[in-house]
Amino acid sequence: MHRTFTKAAIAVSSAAVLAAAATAPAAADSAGYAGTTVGTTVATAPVLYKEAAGLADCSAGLVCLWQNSNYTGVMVAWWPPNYNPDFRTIKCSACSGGDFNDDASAWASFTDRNYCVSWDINGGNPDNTMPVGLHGPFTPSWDNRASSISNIGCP
Ligand SMILES: [Ca+2]
Repeated sequence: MHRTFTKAAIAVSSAAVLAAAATAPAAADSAGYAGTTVGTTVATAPVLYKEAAGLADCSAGLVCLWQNSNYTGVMVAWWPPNYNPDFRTIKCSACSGGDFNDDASAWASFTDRNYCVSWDINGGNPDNTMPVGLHGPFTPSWDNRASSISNIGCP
């Protein structure tokens, strides 16, 4: 697969890492996901999915995406090394189009690795690293564009 690397366009806010574990979000959307070559393990469903979420719902250890730029609305999150190559598979009645594709407006990575979000299904065109320990809104060019997430950083 040809992938084009484009350097970080994510706006990073302060490096505040959440110390306190938040209340566990609601059970995951457990729809099946096909394994792909994105990442180092078989893709899995987002392990956490919550509507009306906040930044505090992204517990230490998680990588999280929110529907709105102020960390509100629907949040989807993964425990490493989980990832998802196709956000169309994340069904979300509160989201535009009925799924989480092209809906993420804020991010946080409180994991031990650089997760990468991409405009395209299965990565690429372009990709953007979410540095460990940071969070922020997506810049205007990245707002409502993310379609996949990998667990091995960007190419
Ligand atoms: Ca959005």
